[in-house]
Amino acid sequence: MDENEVLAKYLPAAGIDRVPDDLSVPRTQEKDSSIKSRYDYLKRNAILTKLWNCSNTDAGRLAGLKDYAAGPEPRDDVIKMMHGFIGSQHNRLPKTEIESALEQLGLADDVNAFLSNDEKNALDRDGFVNLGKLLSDAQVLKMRERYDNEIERYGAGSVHDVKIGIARIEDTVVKSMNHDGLLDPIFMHPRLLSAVRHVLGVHLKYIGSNYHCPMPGYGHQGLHADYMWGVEGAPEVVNAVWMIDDFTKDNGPTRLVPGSHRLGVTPGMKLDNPNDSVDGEITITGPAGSCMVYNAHLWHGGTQNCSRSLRRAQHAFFGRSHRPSSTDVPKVIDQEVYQRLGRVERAVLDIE
Ligand SMILES: O=C(O)CCC(=O)C(=O)O
Repeated sequence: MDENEVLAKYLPAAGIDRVPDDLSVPRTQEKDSSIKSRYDYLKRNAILTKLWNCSNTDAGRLAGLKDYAAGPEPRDDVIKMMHGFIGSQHNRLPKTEIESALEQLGLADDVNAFLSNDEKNALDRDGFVNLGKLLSDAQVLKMRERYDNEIERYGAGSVHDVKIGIARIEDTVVKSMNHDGLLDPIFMHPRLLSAVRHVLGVHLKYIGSNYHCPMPGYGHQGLHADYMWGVEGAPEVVNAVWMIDDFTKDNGPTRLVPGSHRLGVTPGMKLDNPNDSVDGEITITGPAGSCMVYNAHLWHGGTQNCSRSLRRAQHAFFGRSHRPSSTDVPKVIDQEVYQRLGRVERAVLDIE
């Protein structure tokens, strides 16, 4: 199949009619981008950031939230959201399940066979590490075919509600498209889990997986962090970008700002326009099959795909066991996938 036929399969899912002629024109339209809603969003995030960082324990944060609720003009959405995170424990399995799963994977200890000291230092200092090529060419080829078929099958039904020009599929690793385990390394690769374990400790869980494919002429995103508010101190989330195609300088590599995970604020709170480039930002390139893991408070974003081909990527998102998850795994998991998974994988997914 030639490249144009492959691109044609993606148009409905990306919500566009054709690939634009001029690939370098920025196209960043989001459906709900009114000034009022952006202002409100930022104001809410600033309050949430302050509440979260008022203490480094949940008990302290709950006390801060109580004071806020009793103060002038408390916002219900802020109280509800923060309470959702710190008001109760959200792990489905007892924490001993993930402890024993990591033990079986050789990841009980932060010092393990899967990550070097340099890689750990990079995660701590820069907020990311490129683990290099972890998937074989054969695996990558099969994955591309799987994603392309799934995109064609769901077409416009899978259009993500805010991102024009980016074809997406949510929850890939727990859907029927992973019936045979082809996508298991996306959330179970020991080098990836070792990096997640280094940042979050043993009590981690999978909280989401998205296939993310910017079309030629699209894909630029504002700098953002993958968390609703700024977090000082202990991180809450880790994400990974699996390169299913080569990431090159011109096909929309991920950009990021090394060290920004330590700022304790989201980019929207600091930058006049998160779409602009900022001093010190870099882009991450690498051969297909590579995995870049980052502390998901790091400022980052997709860039414009200026090539004539797809830039396929798969994200794998992790959080702390006791926090809410971005996806309801028991609800969305395919039964065949569920039956196939063993206790270790289920522990990572935090399901019975
Ligand atoms: O795939 C990428 O390059 C980054 C995408 C991203 O940051 C996002 O979708 O939130």
